[in-house]
Amino acid sequence: MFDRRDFPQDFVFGAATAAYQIEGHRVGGAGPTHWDSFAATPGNVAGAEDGASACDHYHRWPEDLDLLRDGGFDAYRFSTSWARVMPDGKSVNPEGLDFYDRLVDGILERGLAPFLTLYHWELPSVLADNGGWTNRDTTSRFGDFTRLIAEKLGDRVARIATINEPWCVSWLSHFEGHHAPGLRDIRAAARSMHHIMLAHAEGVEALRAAGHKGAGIVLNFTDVQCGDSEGGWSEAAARTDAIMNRWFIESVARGEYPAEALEGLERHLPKGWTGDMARIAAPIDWLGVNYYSRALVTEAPEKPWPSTGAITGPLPKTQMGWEVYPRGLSSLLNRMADDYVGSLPIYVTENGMAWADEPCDGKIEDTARIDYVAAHLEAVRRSLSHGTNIKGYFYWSLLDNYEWSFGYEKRFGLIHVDFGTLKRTPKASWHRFRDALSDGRR
Ligand code: GCO
Repeated sequence: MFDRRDFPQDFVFGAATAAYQIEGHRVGGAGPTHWDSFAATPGNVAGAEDGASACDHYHRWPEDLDLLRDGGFDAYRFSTSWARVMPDGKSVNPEGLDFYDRLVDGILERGLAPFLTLYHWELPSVLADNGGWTNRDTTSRFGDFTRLIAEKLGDRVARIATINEPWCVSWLSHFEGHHAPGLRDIRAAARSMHHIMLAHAEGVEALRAAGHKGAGIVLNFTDVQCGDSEGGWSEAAARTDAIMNRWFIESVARGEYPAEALEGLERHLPKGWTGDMARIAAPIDWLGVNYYSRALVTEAPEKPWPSTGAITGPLPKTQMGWEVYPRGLSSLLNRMADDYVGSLPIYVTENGMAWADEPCDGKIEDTARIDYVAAHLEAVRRSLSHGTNIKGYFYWSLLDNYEWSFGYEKRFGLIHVDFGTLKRTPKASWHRFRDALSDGRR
């Protein structure tokens, strides 16, 4: 079991959410996003559900923040919807900006530390119309958005991440087609993989110009393993590791893209891309690591590059079908410190599991989630004793919410949401956190 006292004095415990997944996008003058049209296209999202109403956090945020505070947490990771504050990608919606202003004050009033993510995937539709992340111009527009948020909130928010999960924004959305805009095109994938890192650079530059000292990025990592021979390694695994993990951390930490990914992508990159690499590698103040599971990768020579497949592993799985594999978290955290960022502060910005939770006599006994968290926090402790400078852990997610292409069925929350009545019910895992965090409050 976990306990606050087993972690360093200044270790931060928090929970994470994202704007489109909880707020309810149809209110407050938010503009249309590429997720609305993606969801409205048959076959993309389970039940064609979208974020129009979600958890109605837009109106219920005081209650949600109270639950976070009462759970004993120290911090809240949330995101600002670009389409809410700049509905047409250009002009400002004062109502949207005021919402985040009040939210940040509400976070601070409850003694919580705000961790803000600028882009958690609500690209305004007008920018999508112009090619979205395949168009270099979107990166400059992202710079404008960053300036606006930095000016309005930067004085009260000590840590701001530019982009959430660039691999999902680019490869998953433009090569695999699972997320908006739902493309399956290697050229679009390569361009978006570069432009999303350039947007990060624009964001860091805008934050620096505003005098901000807490600029970071949130990357998602998967423990890539060879599925053809147990404990072995293969070229297919190396290619996947380069595309999923190394592309993003190596551009930020070294100003390079890995050769194993460039072999298939270089010819599709925008002209002059090498000239952007020094900007992408500008120093950051912290790194966010999102971790859920491992991948068992196989060689698939019959397919075009990257000629890979995947097998399903034997370990117990979450509602998403993802294997529970805490060991991958410690090895990835140590890899970040040992190979890339040294003693730079690292936060686990997301880790959590979905389960088909339903109340029974008003209670939700999600013991599988409690075990999942305990095992992953144990992995964090192992990394801390290795010497890795981990400063905090954020559970994904505070609330059951809109799980992108899976709609509302997959429940990641510490707090159950009845999507008919919008009633919030803390699960046993929330109570477990409260016991672990409140007792040791310093
Ligand atoms: C992501 C996002 C979250 C997800 C969570 C579970 O990783 O896809 O950051 O928005 O909801 O990770 O899939």
